[in-house]
Amino acid sequence: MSGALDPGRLGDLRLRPIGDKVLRGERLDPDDGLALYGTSDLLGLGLLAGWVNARRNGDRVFFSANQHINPTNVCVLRNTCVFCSFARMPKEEGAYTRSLDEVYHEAAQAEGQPTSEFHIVGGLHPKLRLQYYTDMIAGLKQRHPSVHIKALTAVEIAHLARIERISERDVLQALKDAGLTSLPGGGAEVFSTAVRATIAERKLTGEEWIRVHRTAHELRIPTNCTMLYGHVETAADRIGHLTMLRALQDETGGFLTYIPLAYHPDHNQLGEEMGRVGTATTGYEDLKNIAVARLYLDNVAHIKTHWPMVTPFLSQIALAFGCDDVEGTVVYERVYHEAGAQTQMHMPYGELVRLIRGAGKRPVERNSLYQPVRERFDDTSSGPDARTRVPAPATTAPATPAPATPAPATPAPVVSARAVHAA
Ligand code: V47
Repeated sequence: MSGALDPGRLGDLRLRPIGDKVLRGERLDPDDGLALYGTSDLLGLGLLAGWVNARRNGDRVFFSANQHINPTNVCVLRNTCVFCSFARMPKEEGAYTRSLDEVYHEAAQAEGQPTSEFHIVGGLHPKLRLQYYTDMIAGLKQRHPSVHIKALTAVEIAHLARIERISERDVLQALKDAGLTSLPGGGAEVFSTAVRATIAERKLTGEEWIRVHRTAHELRIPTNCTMLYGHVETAADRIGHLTMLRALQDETGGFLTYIPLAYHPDHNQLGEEMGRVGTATTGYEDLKNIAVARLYLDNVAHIKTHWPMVTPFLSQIALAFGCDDVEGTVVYERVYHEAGAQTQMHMPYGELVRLIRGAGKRPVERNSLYQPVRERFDDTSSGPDARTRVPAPATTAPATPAPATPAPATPAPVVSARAVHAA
């Protein structure tokens, strides 16, 4: 459990009254949020966030055995979402759209693996209809009944509603009926109108993103939430964004976890305009975004670090800065690697366990709904075949058999990096 916290010992005087509020369990206001972003006392900030996290989660750190699948990179917003390196116009070099059989082929890598979640996001394809996605989800559930399906961002939901001329609620209901478990948190970027006008001019607005998630929550579809940071946004924009997420969570309680996404500038127009190559954020900023989120989002249960974006090394340190949730095994990631992420595509299950233990924390394998799947792991080996099962809660899907071999290294075919953004 959390030890004693003495705000009087914090180096930055502005953090002390915030520390007192944290101790009393009081909600932080936007000025407090700005002070948190403004401090250079990163360790003091981390101390506060780590204390809050320990009070909530003890020393438990969640991770999932998941597999990312990106069915298409064709996107009608390709020329206006200037931060994105993944999207292509339909006839552009590198554009791809998978048939359902190709999606099932890629998903078949889950066989014999502990995979408990498919994470499915793609582009806004002008011709792929709702039925493509409902068939995909139903087909995946038929082939992998125990795997949860976290699929389609709010932006994709709104796009499907538009091309089908039906409501977002009807799209969500159809996806749920097909077997959808939850929605990922992408597409949020930064809600500020000015920021969106600069980086994602034609994407749905912040209010519309919130509306889609509210509807999902009303339909009992839990969702994740994100913020893309490290480009043109200000600290006030970030706090405005977090305030909107917190308000929806007060209303519905439907968010499972919050993931700060670190902007990657390679092969996209924004990165070129900003003159940035490699990573746009710093480790300092990455840790700050984790810690501020833990302190400000007092009603969101989990804060997740996305190791493909910030590196496994930084993700491990984030566990001391308020973070209790680590992105999973992933298997094959395209969105950030197209934008210059240098990390591996896949994190073996045992590596995740070791990473969490190496930070002095207790790993807990979870499913998409944050129900614990496994909490005990053999001490001599952390491979999936060495896991000790714990009884799953009644609502948890049955666990897949433990494999004897590691995940196949061969990723799905296609996808070449776009050399330079042509827009
Ligand atoms: O919305 C796009 C981001 C998101 C870049 O819910 C970029 O568990 C950095 O939805 N640099 C999509 N980021 C990914 C997503 C997601 C990711 C991880 C976990 C979860 C979850 C959801 O990726 C987009 C955008 O914010 N993105 N381009 C880029 N150049």
